[in-house]
Amino acid sequence: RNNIKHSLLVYIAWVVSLSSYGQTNAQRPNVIFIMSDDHAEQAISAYGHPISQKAPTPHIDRIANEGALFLNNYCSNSICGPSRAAILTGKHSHKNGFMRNGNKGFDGTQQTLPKILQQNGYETAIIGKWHLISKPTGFDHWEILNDQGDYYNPYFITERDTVRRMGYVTDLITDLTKDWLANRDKNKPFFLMMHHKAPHRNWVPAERHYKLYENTVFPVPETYFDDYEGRYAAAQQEMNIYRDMYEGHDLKMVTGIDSDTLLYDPWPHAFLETMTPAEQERFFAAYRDRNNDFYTTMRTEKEKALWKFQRYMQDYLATVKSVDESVGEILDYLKANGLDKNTIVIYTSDQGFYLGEHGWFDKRFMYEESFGMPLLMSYPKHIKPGIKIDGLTQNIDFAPTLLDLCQIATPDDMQGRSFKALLQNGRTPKDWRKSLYYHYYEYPGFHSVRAHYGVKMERYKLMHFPKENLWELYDIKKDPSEIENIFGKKGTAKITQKLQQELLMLQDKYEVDNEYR
Ligand code: SGN
Ligand code: CA
Repeated sequence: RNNIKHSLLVYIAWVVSLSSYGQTNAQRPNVIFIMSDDHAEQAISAYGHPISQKAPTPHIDRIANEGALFLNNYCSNSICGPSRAAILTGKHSHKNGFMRNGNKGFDGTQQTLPKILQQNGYETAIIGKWHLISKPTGFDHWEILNDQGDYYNPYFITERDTVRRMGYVTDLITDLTKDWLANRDKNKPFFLMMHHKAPHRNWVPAERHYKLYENTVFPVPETYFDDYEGRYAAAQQEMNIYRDMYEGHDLKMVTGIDSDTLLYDPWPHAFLETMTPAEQERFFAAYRDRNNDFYTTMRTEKEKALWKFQRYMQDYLATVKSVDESVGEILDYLKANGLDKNTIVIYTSDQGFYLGEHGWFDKRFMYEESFGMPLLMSYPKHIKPGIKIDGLTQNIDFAPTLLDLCQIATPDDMQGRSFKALLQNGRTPKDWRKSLYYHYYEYPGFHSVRAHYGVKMERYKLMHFPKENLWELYDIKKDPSEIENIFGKKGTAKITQKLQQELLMLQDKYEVDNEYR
């Protein structure tokens, strides 16, 4: 009798566990987190910027049409590794330890979003750019690009080996992602990060897109010939399109008519030499007419600067085209496999980027273009299609939000906040945050942007360059391009004081050491 009773209990326990396990798993959403590298909001047509209207991204826009478009999402530190670390940990740079790109690897022993999801029954994977030096932790499967990753025939690293895959990086990452989706453990919900290299420097398009925007004329930003008056740090940078771009490496310019030799390219191993000889030939052939045109038409310095802007935009947006196609393929895959209803889809970039504003490429500054971070998110069960979200959100919020949506408790030491409440109808609850904290540390470093930190509120932004002890204050509403530094100007004392107080409050709240204030 005891035996029968025992088997009966075991059976009941089994049925109960099965049903509750099965049920939670059925209810728990999958998450696909798509992140590209250096993709500016100005180059996503859902955001409506004039540049993107010349080079639309219909597939990425689908995510906003079916879900939410975030109008005020920002990063915490506008540079690759640090933004990725903030996303993984839900913490600012000074807390997760990855403050700048560099030799010191991410501390993978700390708590991260994929680890928590994994511990709660999720199957986790990352495919594509990682750039955190140490090996990924918390992933059941990972296949990452070597360092920055090459556009053509890149090396991928796995737990077991390093393999060179022949093809175009964006397409390879998409195929690897679809393979993983097809072969994953289908009894578990999944968390999948697909991280593209594109549209990172040096903007090499897929062959099918070399000539895509050859004849497109992109609108030149009003601040293209900025004189940086009143902005010391903005004047010091080395990220000017017409002064600092390498004509060979970045702009694919050659030495003369019909030449197949690039102008200055300090890193041929990371560009031309990654292509097969046949690929190199097709590359030069595709650019030949435009490169010849540069030499057959007389141009003033100013006209040359404008020519360079067009070349930069043509290439940058052609690499974006492949990313858009990739997103389309993944969305189609989800639909074809019945995964679209119960999957949270996120599209973002590690930070924003300059598309000629202030004459620049690259990022790093707390000015809107690079501080801003595109964010589009769909989840049919939860997000009303087509909503726009105004509230101030930040990359440190991604982890708490996803945990919240996956019905998993968020650890107290995460510094971000779940924005689930903003997703219902797009309205910002009264008690939502009123300010954001930012801190960029990488100086000295590439592009020579001085270290700075600051606070952004709805209308105003205050920035401090501690080493130079310089302050900048902007009224974003009146001066969206941030060309007039009003710090110390008449009538700004009160607002300055308010922002300085808010900054102190944030530094206390986020426990920023004196060393970094
Ligand atoms: C490379 C780029 C820089 C860029 C950094 C950081 N040069 O060094 O222009 O600022 O990466 O970018 S490159 O021409 O060799 O690519 S990040 O996205 O990794 O932060
Ligand atoms: Ca980046």
